[in-house]
Amino acid sequence: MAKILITGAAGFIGSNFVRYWLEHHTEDEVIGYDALTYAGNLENLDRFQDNPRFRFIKGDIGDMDTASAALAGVDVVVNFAAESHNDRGVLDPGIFLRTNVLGTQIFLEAARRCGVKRFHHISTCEVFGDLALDEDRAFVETDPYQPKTPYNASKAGANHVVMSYFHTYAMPVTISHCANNYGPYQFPEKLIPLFVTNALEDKPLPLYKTSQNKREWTHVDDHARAIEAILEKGKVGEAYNIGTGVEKTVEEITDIILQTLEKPESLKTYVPDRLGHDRRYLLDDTKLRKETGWKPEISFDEGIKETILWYKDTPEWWKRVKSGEYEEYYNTYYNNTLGKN
Ligand code: NAD
Ligand code: TDX
Repeated sequence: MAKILITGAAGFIGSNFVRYWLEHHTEDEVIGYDALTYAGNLENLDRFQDNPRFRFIKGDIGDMDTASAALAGVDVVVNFAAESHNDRGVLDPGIFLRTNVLGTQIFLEAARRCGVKRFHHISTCEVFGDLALDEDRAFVETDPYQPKTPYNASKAGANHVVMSYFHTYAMPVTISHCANNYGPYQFPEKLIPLFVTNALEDKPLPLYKTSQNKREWTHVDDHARAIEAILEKGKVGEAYNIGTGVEKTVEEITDIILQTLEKPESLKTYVPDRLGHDRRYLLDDTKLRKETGWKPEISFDEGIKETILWYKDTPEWWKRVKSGEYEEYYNTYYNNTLGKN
């Protein structure tokens, strides 16, 4: 039996990982740790509150006292907590550096002092920069970091800090880089939940001008399985790419959403481009597959349909999320750019 602490547990990937871990590690005790920023939602954890093996602690990863208290007796940390949205990083880069770099360092330090047996840090494909749309290669773990946005840069900085704890203190760390995740409970500022929920409300879908930009799509449960594989079979001091090879342009994703929901093409609206809009990410995950035997299990066609229908069937969740502070954000980013391009 192990005690695992999951930061960012009230967010999209973190809350899905909590579910995965409770279901597949039935002896383990799971602690969810989250500062509950705009993106953290306790409703994402409601379904575990009656589980005696789960406990939630509200805390900032950058708060040494709360972190140290939460980490007492913890064996494994999986660090999802982060500012995660590129558009917000353009508006307010400072919080990205504070949470993603300094917060990660403080939590690492607290974990080191508590003697955790593994600290797994969740990183992203975006640390490697971007690829040309027609480039015939994928990122490998040894590629240089070439971040282009404040979010990318903060995630690259965090990776350097995590690896420095391995080299300096022999701390047992691992890192994984994944590209775009999809699945239930994703905050509706990201492409898929934003476009699905807008379409359900017959609102415009704001495609950035370079809508032929591509992303590599991974179901959030395949991501959870990959992290589990790295915890069980990965080598400390190593980074692992997690990929699927499934690339779709923003246009293609939009078309799938409109077709699945039987909504008209006329909802597509082209808006000015995101500043620092990365063109394409693609990860070579040969190392992970060879060393752990992991491979994705969810087909994109099935996973995306199920995801779109989850949002359709769960309006109470996203309608609450899309109110309050969100409306202010949405107005800033989208409403004032729609139709001006
Ligand atoms: P999210 O924005 O949905 O969730 C982030 C969570 O972190 C929220 O619950 C938030 O409250 C919490 N948080 C933020 N600042 C905190 C702080 N200072 N202390 C404690 N908690 C804090 O993000 P997500 O999409 O679930 O991403 C999770 C992780 O995965 C991030 O590290 C992100 O960089 C990485 N990642 C995401 C994707 C993706 O497609 N979403 C892909 C690759 C990597
Ligand atoms: O309104 C939009 N219009 C649009 O055209 C939004 C929100 C997005 N897009 C485009 C921009 C990108 O080409 O869709 C694509 C995906 O955008 P996001 O959902 O914002 O994700 P991205 O910037 O690719 O980053 C995601 O994947 C890597 C996650 O948010 C990161 O946390 C992760 O590291």
